[in-house]
Amino acid sequence: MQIETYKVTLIACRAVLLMFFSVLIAPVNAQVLRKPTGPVLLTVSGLITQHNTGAVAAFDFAMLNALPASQIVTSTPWHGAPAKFSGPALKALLSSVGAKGKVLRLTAQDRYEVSIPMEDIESYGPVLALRMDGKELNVRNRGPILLMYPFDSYSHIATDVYYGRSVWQLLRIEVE
Ligand SMILES: Nc1nc2c(c(=O)[nH]1)N[C@H]1C(S)=C(S)[C@@H](COP(=O)(O)O)O[C@H]1N2
Ligand SMILES: [Mo]
Repeated sequence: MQIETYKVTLIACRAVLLMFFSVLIAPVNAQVLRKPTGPVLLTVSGLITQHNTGAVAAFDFAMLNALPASQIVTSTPWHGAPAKFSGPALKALLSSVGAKGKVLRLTAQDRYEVSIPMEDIESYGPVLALRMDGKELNVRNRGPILLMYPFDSYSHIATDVYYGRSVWQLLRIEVE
């Protein structure tokens, strides 16, 4: 009998704790995405839960820069010798907008478009490179945002399919 009471109390305690933490976490999540104050470099739309400009999530440089940073050291078909590409992981950007989908449709400034499967994010950790060897990318050297894959770490992605997913001058991501 006493053991039963103990069990019920334990379950009740857990429920109260869960409720407490849910309340604590919910408003924090909702506040993550502030509004851009500088020029918008990237917009994310589609299956996302966080918006800051109508139905889309718009990012200026400071917002991208504030996301957890990542880096990839690799050679590429365009740069030859290995370089360090740094910026937010695509995964960090997607979690900041609550993205839940199967495919990402990427569009660049030159209207180049390509779809990448969501699995790429876990498999290869692509990075939204804002810098190359510490120097900010600009439109002339394929910036301001260049989606980089770790080509040197996984020889099987050093192919045209993945070079084609390495979008430069990235402008838009649609979560589908
Ligand atoms: N913005 C943009 N990114 C792009 C492309 C493009 O045309 N525009 N081409 C893709 C393809 S198909 C490949 S193979 C690589 C290399 O393109 P490049 O060698 O023609 O520069 O960039 C990819 N990223
Ligand atoms: Mo290509």
